[in-house]
Amino acid sequence: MSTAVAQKSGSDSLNLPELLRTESGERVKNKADWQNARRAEVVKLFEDNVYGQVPKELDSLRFYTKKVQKGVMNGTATLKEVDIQAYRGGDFVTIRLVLFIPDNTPIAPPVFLLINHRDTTNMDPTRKVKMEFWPAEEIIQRGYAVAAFHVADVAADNKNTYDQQVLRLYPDQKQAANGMRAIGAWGWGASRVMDYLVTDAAIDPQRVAVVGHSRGGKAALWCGAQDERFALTISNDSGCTGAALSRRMVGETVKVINTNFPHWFSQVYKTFNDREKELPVDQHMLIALMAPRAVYVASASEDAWADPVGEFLSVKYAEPVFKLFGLSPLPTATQPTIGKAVVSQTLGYHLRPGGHGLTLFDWERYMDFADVYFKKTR
Ligand code: GTR
Repeated sequence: MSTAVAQKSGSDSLNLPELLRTESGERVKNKADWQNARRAEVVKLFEDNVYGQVPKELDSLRFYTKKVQKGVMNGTATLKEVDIQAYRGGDFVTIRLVLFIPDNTPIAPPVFLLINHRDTTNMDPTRKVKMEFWPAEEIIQRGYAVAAFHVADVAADNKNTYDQQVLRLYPDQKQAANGMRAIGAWGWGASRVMDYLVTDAAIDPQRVAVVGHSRGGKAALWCGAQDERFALTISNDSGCTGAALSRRMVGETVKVINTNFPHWFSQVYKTFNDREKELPVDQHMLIALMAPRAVYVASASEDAWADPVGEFLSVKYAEPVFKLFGLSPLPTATQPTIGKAVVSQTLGYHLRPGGHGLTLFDWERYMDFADVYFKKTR
């Protein structure tokens, strides 16, 4: 589908903001320039113009392991259910984490953490309900731990009630034009899960992947961009204000997303409705923030609303930052054929056949990539 389109919308014709130039006009020549000067600027541009701030202050964080059940999944795994409670100003929220850890791995295993915005049955700890959206058995079988939390624990996906959970702890955010909203809150939740994971000796916190589909993919990218503890960020069909370049205005646009989902992004972002060209960022800059860590972007061939070409190009236009770290680009200049994963050490992309969704095909490609990137021995 895409070769001609991809070439036509090169970064020049899209007039993308320059990744390798600081706001004061200095060229970013090496990884030190990126890490010491440009990286923080780009995070702040996304905070101030798109996703809103990420409040850090907490009075305390407490972990309650509610359940440890050995010998689940036919004796191959241990189930842990952990309540992660974040306290501020005498109030708190609880993130309910479901975590399966494979038994008998030679070393503490890597983890795939899903930001789940769909039905909670997607992450059924009893495994009576099994879905491709979170194929826990398949992931365990390949020697990975698998975790999930539901976004409603931090912010409901609802324009009237999104502020009833974590935003209660940060009332100032609601007043601020660049305050956190639902997508930011979901990313905040994944970071609190990471706060727990670093305390659990049964898994390897150096090898945690954050995964999200669609709106969850937008949150995963924003989370992975700022929270450098995540070694791998996976965006599945994240589309507008996820992996897709906003300036292409193909499929969902900034105005459409802000109109349909006013609770997802900051108030400032709404001022860019129909003004994509004036955004001081575009989404390739979000992908670039993962460097030198890994990022995998996936699209689906019939998911035109998410602009698969724009999702692919974001990875391509992020490559100059990976190159500063001596990391190779994707070994293709044009969008790969349907069904073929294309990967480098730290970048991955595939265009799955079919429509919008997170399927076993997608997960298998993520695990294939992680097998190499995480140097997994089983
Ligand atoms: C759509 C929305 C997309 C994407 C998707 C989803 O309605 O337009 O931005 O987030 O929902 O989450 O499945």
